[in-house]
Amino acid sequence: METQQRAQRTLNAQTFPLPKRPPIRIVHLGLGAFHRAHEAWYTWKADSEAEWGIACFTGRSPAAATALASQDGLYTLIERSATGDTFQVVSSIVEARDGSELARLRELLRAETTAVVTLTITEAGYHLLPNGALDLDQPAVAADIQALRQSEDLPDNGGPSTPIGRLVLGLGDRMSARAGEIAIVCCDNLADNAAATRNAVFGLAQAADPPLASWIAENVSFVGTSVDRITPRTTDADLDIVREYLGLEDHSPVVTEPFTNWILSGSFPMGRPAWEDAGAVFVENLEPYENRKLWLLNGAHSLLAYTGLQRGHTTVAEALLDPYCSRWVQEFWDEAERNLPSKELQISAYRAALLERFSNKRISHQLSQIAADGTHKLRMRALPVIQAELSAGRPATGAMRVISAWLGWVQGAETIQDPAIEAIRAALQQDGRKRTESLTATIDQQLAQDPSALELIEKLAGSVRS
Ligand code: CS2
Repeated sequence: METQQRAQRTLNAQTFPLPKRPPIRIVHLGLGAFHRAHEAWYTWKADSEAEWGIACFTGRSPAAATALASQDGLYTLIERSATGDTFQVVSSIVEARDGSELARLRELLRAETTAVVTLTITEAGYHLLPNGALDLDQPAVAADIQALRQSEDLPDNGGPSTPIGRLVLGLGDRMSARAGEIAIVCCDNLADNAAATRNAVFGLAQAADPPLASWIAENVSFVGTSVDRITPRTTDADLDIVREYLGLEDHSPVVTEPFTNWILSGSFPMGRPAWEDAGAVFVENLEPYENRKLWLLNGAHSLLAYTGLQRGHTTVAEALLDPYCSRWVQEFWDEAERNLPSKELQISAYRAALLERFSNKRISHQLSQIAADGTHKLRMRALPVIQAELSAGRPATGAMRVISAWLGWVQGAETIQDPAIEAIRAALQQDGRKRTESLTATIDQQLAQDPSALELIEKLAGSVRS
């Protein structure tokens, strides 16, 4: 009896009844807090008739699916402003599964009713080379090519293990089932993320199954997006706050800021939710918006992470209070702004809003969370500004400081999570200028060949701790 009472107190479809659960029409790969604060929220908010349900598959953390599945996909979104919290129970996710449940993924991709696949698999999850092509030599990619070649015999032989490999497998099923076209929407912070996703998906199919690659070219619409909502990790204290508010146990709430933004470009041949009803914006040319977000928000995040961690700070808000860090952010933004169509993008207002968002002390956004996967992130966040400034004959001091701060951080960090960790470790075995050059090369080969850039990177490193 006691167990039953306790079970009843958990958030789920019984304790939180809804008039209708939507049918699955979206498949999402990369179930994490960001997806739940962003796309799942937009879908829930826009879909008043409950017509668009999402089936989510985890990437790196199977536990996320278990917790959510036990709550019938329901979870509380805590919007945390500088002055207080508001709560919403989001119900657009109707199925949550571990990414390895390939039979279910394949079944969903074979279904004509599935219209959209969305992705939040992190920048590194696409396995792209700096030139944008799929890195066929990466062991996980090579293994997926083998698995896809034997896809007739699946699932017994295990099947592909990367999200892109699994998606390509499912697209093969869709082709065989003649289930029609589909839109694939990238929601990761990559420059030109539609092209990046096309390169990864098409490149893998071409290596494993050329007829499938031709089908993809004809039947898949790759949609580009710029996504924005700062979403820190949930803490145990947040579980207590939700229990207090909801009177129910939610094992998987998400904390996010009130601000949210989603800009999309591309077509949806089989339809989509009316995301614009929840504030999403559809544009013809995504690039300026994408650059604004990647350079100003994400670039400043990385700068604050690597300088802030070296200066003893833990969160974004804390680092921004440090006059050195905040001056370096302004210096970097000034450079980035010179390379953006400032008026159309209302850069001054955007910068002011960012300062306010970053200063929200109630959002405890850990610098260590942002520091991960630096080689991939800095290629999108700092390198384009460096390239633009250097070709205009300017030294790019502000953007170069981001690279320099990363170099300083990897040389002292206890743990480094990065897809290029082996090359980073090898570079750390070297000394002096050779070390600077090899570390810089893990981000960009060309920059590593530029002696004056290396000199500036070394010079700036000295200033970070002072
Ligand atoms: C952050 C992003 O972790 C990171 O690298 O810069 O997750 C950032 O918080 C989001 O892109 C905000 O929209």
